Amino acid sequence: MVQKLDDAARSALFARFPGWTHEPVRDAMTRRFQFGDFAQAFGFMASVAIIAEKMDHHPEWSNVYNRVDILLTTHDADGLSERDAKLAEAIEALV
Ligand code: H2B
Repeated sequence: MVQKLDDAARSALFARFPGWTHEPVRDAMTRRFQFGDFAQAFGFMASVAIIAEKMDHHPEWSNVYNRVDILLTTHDADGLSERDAKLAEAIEALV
């Protein structure tokens, strides 16, 4: 079992990454990314996939043409954990 983020860590997380929204039902963080076209969107997904696999922490996501919707949560914690914060940080560094 992985530890959920405490209130202070959550506040810090969403203050640091204002593009992300808290999704209360899943206790997840979500963000929509828009690109110029499909090739850019899919290139971004390929980069995220490599990072996620290295981290052994994987996004829930969907793609429609130039749009990528990402949801991060930790199944092993049943909510947000430090792993989501780390993956969000790596994703933000790509865009
Ligand atoms: N990804 C996400 N988003 N949450 C998890 O709890 C998780 C994961 N667990 N990727 C990992 C893999 C776990 O299933 C493996 C066994 O380490």
